[in-house]
Amino acid sequence: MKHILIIGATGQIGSELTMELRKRYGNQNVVAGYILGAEPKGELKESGPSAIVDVTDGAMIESVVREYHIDTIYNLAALLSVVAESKPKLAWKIGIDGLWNVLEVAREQGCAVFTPSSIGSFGSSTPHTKTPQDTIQRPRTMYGVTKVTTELLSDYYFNKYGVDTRAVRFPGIISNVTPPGGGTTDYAVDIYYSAVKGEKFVCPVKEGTLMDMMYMPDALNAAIMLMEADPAKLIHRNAFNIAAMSFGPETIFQAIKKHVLEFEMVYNIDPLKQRIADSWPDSLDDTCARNEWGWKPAYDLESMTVDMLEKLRAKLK
Ligand code: AKB
Repeated sequence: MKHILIIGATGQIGSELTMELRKRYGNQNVVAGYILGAEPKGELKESGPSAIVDVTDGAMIESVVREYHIDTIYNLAALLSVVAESKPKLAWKIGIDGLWNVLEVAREQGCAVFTPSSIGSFGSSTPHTKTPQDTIQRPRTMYGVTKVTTELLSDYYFNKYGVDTRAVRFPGIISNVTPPGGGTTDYAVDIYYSAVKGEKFVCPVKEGTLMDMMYMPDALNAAIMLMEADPAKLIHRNAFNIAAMSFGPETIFQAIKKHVLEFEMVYNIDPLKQRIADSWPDSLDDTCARNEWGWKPAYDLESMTVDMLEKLRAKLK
């Protein structure tokens, strides 16, 4: 990885991944790709090159890849699970037509490609606890359909054309820089903002709804580690289960309340979010990622909570 393009660089993961990659590979070697209306700001804008890259426009991707001599693309353009249910056609256009454009450019220009999958690629018929790496993937959400297709298409381009495609299945990502938008796991970010602002948190999913979650530094590390991994050791490619912690709302609430004694939470269930959450695994088995490329998370719920509260207090004061 010498010259990197991030498509979707101003989103929740993209904004922090761009900065982390610039730290590791040099500011000038990492291009922040964005769409009109979601321009980079502040440090993201000032610290390195940026370019308009609409994933639905193959010619635009190709021209940026040529201009900056890109050899690695992190393709983060996607609609999250809840919003994809209300805009299924757009979710397909961005997630799959967009991916096709990225893979075609990668094939012609010799780029490696990372396009994340998700715990959303699983469905109700998948084993729910310690979900294996290779198992049933029959999701009923449009987000899930696009994620399974992403995995298949990425593997297809590797097997047929030798394009170096690799990915992880991200759990809910918790971060304090750019808020997520339209996901089922967003509540696990929102709850920290409520705690720091002194507000009562209204939780959209029921007590006992377990889902895998991960702190952003671990998520960034996973993506970069996998792209740097020795290809000879990779038995799998698209996409690896990774895991750090699994909890329900009552557990994250208690973890925060230990540090914010007056914090309160009530439930007001959102039926769509609950339906999606119920169809996702309670916890993933990430043995293959650990064995094939050394995956290991650094944060658990307690250490993440301490860091989130400290960072948000500084940000919101
Ligand atoms: C979502 O909730 O849609 C995402 C995901 C788990 O992929 N955060």
